[in-house]
This record gives sequence, C-alpha cells and structure tokens, in this order.
Amino acid sequence: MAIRQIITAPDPFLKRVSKPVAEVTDDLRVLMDDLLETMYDAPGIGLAAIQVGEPVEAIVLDIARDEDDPYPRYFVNPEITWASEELATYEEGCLSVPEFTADVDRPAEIKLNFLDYDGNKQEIHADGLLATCIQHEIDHLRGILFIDHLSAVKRNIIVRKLVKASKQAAE
Ligand code: GNR
Ligand code: NI
Repeated sequence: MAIRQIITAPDPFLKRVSKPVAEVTDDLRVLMDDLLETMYDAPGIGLAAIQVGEPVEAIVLDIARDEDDPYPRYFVNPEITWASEELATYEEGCLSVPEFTADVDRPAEIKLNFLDYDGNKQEIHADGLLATCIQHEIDHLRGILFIDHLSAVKRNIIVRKLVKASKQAAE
C-alpha cells in the first residue's frame, strides 16, 4: 500500500468526469488499498480516486468514529437509484478543499447500486452521515466539489483564498 498525493482545488483535474470501471481487477484493488491508506493518513472519512489523479469510478469510505473499530467500505461504479425528498444538512469538508467547511443540503436517504471490493453487485439504503458522504464522493466522480453547492459569492471567496494559498505554496 502507498500514500498518494491528494490533488487540491483549483486544480482543473478535479473537474474531470471519472469513467466507469469495466471490471474489478487486482490493479483496481491496489488503487483502492492506496486510497484507503491515503484517506486514513490525511485523515478523512472518504476519498474518490480522482482526488489522487485516477479518473475512475472508485470510492473508499470509513465513517466509524475514532473509538470504534475501523470499517472500510469500497464503492465501484456507484449509482444512486433513489433519493429522498427530505434533505439533511451537514457541515462538509473536503481533502481537496483544505481548511474550509460549509453547510450543504443533500437528500437525507438514498438507495445505491455498486460493485464491492470483490466485484460483487451490492445494493444498499443509506442515511445519516453515510448518505451524505456517499453523495459527496459521487459528486467527485462527476467533477463536482462541495463548494459548487454554495452560492457563487461564498464559493468565490473560498476559491480566491485557495488560489492565493496555492500561489504562496509555489513561491
Ligand atoms: O473527510 C471528509 N469529511 C467529510 C465531512 C462531511 C462530509 C463529507 C466529507 S468527505 C471528506 C473527505 C473528502 O474530501 N472526500 O472526498
Ligand atoms: Ni471531497
């Protein structure tokens, strides 16, 4: 396993649309192992492959609390088949938008089809933080960041600060 570098906004790579995976291969499992290690190291509760430069539809998540045992989850080719009308608001952060958080409204419950680590088809019903986090990660696969859900005014404030920070880092 290896820790990979996480791409941060405003890198245009994050706007790319990820491609579905044809088959869950050993190469993909290596990538998902790396994603998990990179996510735990950051630390974060989710990570999409695009965030480490691989535009494929693969996501890892672990929303277990610190005092609980790790519970890694893997989602390949995730597809939301149903979303509740009821919304839930969470304060979201993103490893690709370091040091900013904001409240985002999303469907409170979803149904999801995906392939697991072994390539088996799965279907789940998710709510709470799991539903929010899955939707945050699926957004990444479509080139969308949580700041894209904010008003243009709020988003521009954050983007300007990110641009400034990335220029300073390059000096
Ligand atoms: O670590 C993360 N925390 C988080 C908190 C609320 C909603 C979504 C997330 S995902 C984020 C990690 C990340 O950037 N995944 O893409
Ligand atoms: Ni993110």
